[in-house]
Amino acid sequence: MPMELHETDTKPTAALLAGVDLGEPDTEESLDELRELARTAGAEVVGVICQKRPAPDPATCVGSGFLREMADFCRDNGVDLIIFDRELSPIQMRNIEEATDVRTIDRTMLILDIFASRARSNEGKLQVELAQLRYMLPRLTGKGVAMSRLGGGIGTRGPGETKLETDRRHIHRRIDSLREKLSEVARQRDRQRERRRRDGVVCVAIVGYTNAGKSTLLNALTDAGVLSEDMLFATLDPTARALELPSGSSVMLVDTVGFIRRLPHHLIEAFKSTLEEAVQADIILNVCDCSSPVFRDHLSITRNLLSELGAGDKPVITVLNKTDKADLDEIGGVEGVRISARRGEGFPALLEAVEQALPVQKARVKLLFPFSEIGQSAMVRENGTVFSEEYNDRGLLMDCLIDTVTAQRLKDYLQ
Ligand SMILES: Nc1nc2c(ncn2[C@@H]2O[C@H](COP(=O)(O)OP(=O)(O)OP(=O)(O)O)[C@@H](O)[C@H]2O)c(=O)[nH]1
Ligand SMILES: [Mg+2]
Repeated sequence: MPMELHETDTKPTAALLAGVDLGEPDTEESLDELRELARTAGAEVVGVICQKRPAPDPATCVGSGFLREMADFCRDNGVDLIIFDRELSPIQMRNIEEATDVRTIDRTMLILDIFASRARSNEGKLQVELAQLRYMLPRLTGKGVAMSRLGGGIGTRGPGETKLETDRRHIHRRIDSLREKLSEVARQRDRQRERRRRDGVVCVAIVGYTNAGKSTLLNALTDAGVLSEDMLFATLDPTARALELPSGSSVMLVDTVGFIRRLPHHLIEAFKSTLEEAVQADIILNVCDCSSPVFRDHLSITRNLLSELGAGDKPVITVLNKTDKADLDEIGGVEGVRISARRGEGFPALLEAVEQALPVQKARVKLLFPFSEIGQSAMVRENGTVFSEEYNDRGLLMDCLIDTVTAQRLKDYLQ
């Protein structure tokens, strides 16, 4: 599906990608991803350049000679947009724009822009706007330099009607109000999760690198009908569907927003309530595209983000997806369930792994203990949670949550 471009855009934005190699091991991989991100945002990449340096230049990020070469390249190739693969300070951004006469954005702005164009739900839009404002705020100078850059095109899309204003106080007020609205959404999600927990519903979250095939997996297992696309960040909003396991027990399967390296921390913070779905799950499926030469990195980036979010101690099942196009020798030594979500292969083993990881199964039941056997109710108090208990003319009636083993022992009292 083509991305929505701005009305003024008649041809795709021609973008030059610029990297600075400070000797990090993933410079090249990160630039490849930037290319995919640019494509997702609707740009056509006309060049990729990278400068090796010990440190970014504080004023211009790259060196001045390199900057002149960039300016020449832009002029000769009709470049409309420069996208840097690292976060730029407002001064760097302005200096680069002045030297090249081309609009310049950074990786964070690009990701925020994709999120803005992807956000569908009210919550998604609030989260993106909060992340954008948080990113903008320290970039506001007295003259509102960062804001004056808003002229349409990639990197400038906003989630709603709200036009960003130069007034800091206004932005602070807006941030406060967004936070307030989001914490109400978070409270609703908490209540929903609490209800599920009380009803003994086990939640399984599908997490992983963007484009790994998470939504395809959810669709294949549950007919959820979630959009799945060969683009980054197709999914922003979590979708939950019930899934029945071979043993007959049901779990709630939740699709979540994808991860990426150097995920802007403003996004992580703003998407807390969405990411909470993964953090609060009972079991996590870490899905990766094992046909990617760097899928091991994807798995570990996801693992690290999960522990940063406080979900490091959850049972995790590693799922190697897209085996239909992977080099099976290459993935030989990696532990994990092998599937092809697209072809529907490997599901029995995956469901078996989920069964194995299930926490003690619980069920909400009503039990009636006749007066002569009220002593048995102690077992419920010891092993379960009692929601209510009352005496009627037949005995003691309890509404409670107990594990299935205890329930089996007390089955004679089940109502
Ligand atoms: N060959 C192959 N392609 C697959 C498989 N599973 C998913 N895909 C493709 O991979 C692309 C991404 O799939 P999605 O399900 O949208 O991935 P996602 O992880 O939900 O991505 P985001 O929501 O963007 O983070 C789509 O083009 C899918 O058709 C698979 O098993 N084999
Ligand atoms: Mg998805």
